[in-house]
Amino acid sequence: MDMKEKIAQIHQLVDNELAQVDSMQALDALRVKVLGKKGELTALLRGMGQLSPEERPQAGQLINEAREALTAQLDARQAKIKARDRQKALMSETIDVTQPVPAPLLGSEHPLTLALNEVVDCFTGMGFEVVEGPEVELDHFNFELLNIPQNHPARDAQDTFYIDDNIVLRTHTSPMQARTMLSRKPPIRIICPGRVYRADEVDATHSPVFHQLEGLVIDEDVTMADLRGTLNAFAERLYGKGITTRFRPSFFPFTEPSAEVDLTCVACHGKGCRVCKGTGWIEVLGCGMVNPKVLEMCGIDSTRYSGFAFGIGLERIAMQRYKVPDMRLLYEGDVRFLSQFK
Ligand code: 2U9
Repeated sequence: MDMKEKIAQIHQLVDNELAQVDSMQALDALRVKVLGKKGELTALLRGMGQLSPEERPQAGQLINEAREALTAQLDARQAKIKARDRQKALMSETIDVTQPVPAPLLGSEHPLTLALNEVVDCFTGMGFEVVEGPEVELDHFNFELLNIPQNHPARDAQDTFYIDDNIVLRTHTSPMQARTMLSRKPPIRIICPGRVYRADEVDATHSPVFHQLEGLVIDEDVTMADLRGTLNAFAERLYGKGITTRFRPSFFPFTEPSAEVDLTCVACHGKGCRVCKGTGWIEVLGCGMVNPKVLEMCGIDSTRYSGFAFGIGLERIAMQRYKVPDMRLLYEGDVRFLSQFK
């Protein structure tokens, strides 16, 4: 067989095999099979030694031309396969940005958190600072410094969770005010929000764990008028213009005098309705002038300084504001209830 025929055979082989080639790997294998070191065309080049010196130049030229033609043929195919693979990859990686996706599940703030944030905003807006502290407290801070002596009914085992003789779960956030008075000098203007514990039975208006926000102001010449003005401003800020306060005499060991505070009924604006049981007023918080005994025990000179304090039950605010009829709803974590507060 002469060189031309041998080359024609290789061309034929490449044409046939190329018809089957469908991947880069198959194409590379064919390239090696024909043009590689041990390939068909390379074998022809090696066989040239057997030709006569006259035949060699022409054979060499034929082989080189064939190599060029085959390389071009394989390269063209390679470019086609590459383009096809790239197109495939692009298609499979395409993101359809117009495709509708399920809405992500968003949480909502708990009504107690909403109420807390509103009340905190009212007071920080008036220059109060938020102070937080431990829920597990020494008897000394929870009772003693607040003028609640050993045999006071508020200490009764029925009301207080005792950890041991000296340690309790705080029954109010007042120990934080006592701690602040002991560690700072007046003027003091703080609010202490937080969780508190009392051994109450669970019902629609009671829970052994609830939330309070207490306030304390200590300075020279602080009077009951300052207390009233502060709470009136709070009432207007939280419930709107025309809402004011009514003070009724009360008693707390840590304040003297003490008062329970009613706000104008938000439902009827004081006319009298079912919500306020016809009185036009709703009970919201307790307050008073800090008992001089408490000031002294907390290291404040009661001849120079005076102060007022108040306590707000956050559950009551949240229940009034969001018309929640039963306190238990606030603690059960039922998503059907909670998702209404968006
Ligand atoms: C110090 C001195 C005085 C905090 C006060 C009240 C009145 C009060 C209740 C409101 C609703 C508790 O959660 S509630 O049931 N609190 O009526 N709290 S005066 O007086 C203080 C606190 C700390 C050192």
